Amino acid sequence: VKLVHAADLHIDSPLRGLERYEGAPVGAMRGATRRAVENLVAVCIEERASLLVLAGDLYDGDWKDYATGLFFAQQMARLAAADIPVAWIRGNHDAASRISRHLGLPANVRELDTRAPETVVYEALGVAVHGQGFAQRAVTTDLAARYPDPIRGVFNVGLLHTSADGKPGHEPYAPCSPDALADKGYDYWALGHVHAREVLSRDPWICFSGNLQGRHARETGPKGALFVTVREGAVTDVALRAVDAARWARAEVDASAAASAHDVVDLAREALEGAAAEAEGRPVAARLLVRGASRAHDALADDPDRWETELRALANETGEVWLERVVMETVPAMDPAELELRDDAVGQVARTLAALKNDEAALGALRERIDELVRKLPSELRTRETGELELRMDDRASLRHAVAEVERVLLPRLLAAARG
Ligand SMILES: [Mn+2]
Repeated sequence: VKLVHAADLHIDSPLRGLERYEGAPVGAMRGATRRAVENLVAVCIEERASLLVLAGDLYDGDWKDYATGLFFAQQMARLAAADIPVAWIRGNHDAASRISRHLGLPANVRELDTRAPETVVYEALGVAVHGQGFAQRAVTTDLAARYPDPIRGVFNVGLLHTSADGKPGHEPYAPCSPDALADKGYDYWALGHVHAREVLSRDPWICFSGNLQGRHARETGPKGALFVTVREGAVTDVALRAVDAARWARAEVDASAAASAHDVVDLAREALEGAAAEAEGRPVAARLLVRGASRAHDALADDPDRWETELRALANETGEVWLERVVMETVPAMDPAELELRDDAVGQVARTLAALKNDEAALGALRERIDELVRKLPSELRTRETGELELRMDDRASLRHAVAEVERVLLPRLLAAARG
């Protein structure tokens, strides 16, 4: 049996935060949520999937018109022609109360009830799917608690839209504990709602497939569906098949090796080519971060518009790469030995920090000051196991390391302020 688990399709949701500029692949990014669904259907057919389960948020909200529903019905009809059944539940975005328009779906598609848990048994496959959809947007009760006991002799799948035990950035809907899910006795939990793919447990399998298509700069990397292979009632493999039609990426450039702004552009070329290669032919919306203490800092800071545009022009050359944003966070390059020769406040701080690292008495005094501070820290900062502080400053080596960090962070900023 090959079970396919997907969630959070958010069909027709716009991709957010894409700035238009000359040469940007606007067309390729539009409609990415639909292309991802088409890709999912194609992979299900190619790999002869036995059953597709969709764990909520198929739609991003109420349909603007019937086109969204018609699109989904068409895709489900392709699966019907390949004899692939589909079971789905509603999530907070497509809760029964939020979707005002309705369209019949092909007979291979089964929506599970929103008023009570429902079970669909696929006898030929030896699979039972248990689930309950969202009747309204804010479901704050533990839906899974009322799911039925597993059916003996078949492979039991729990289909659930949930925040589990709480995930940052996600509304705390249908909360439940992974332990309670495990105790239910099902063989696989197909979860939706949390957009980052995550395996909560392998015995039994409890997985968030993540959303099908990244929609903004924080949803980076491959997105798709989990293909679950079941042999003789046991899961033998869970694998991601990326079906996203466009990719979001973070590309970092360490400008510390750059002697000029042109060098930064060259380094960015490598970073963007890397992001394009990882996306395997998909258009890429990349956030480019330029960082580090660099001799190129002054040139970049003198004419940020020019260099941002140079980087966008570079992106246009690098296949279908779109710079969602360019973040310039370089600081001036510095030579600590040279800074110590300065006769201003920056020089004084540089000399003090340099001396501190080699002055045992001064390090000892610093440690006493830190101990005083540590005693005032709230007990929550102590680890549960040992009662010790996670932040350790009680030996000379870690103190020297901390001073070096202060040099690295503080001196470039003082220098930039001094240049003013
Ligand atoms: Mn959701």
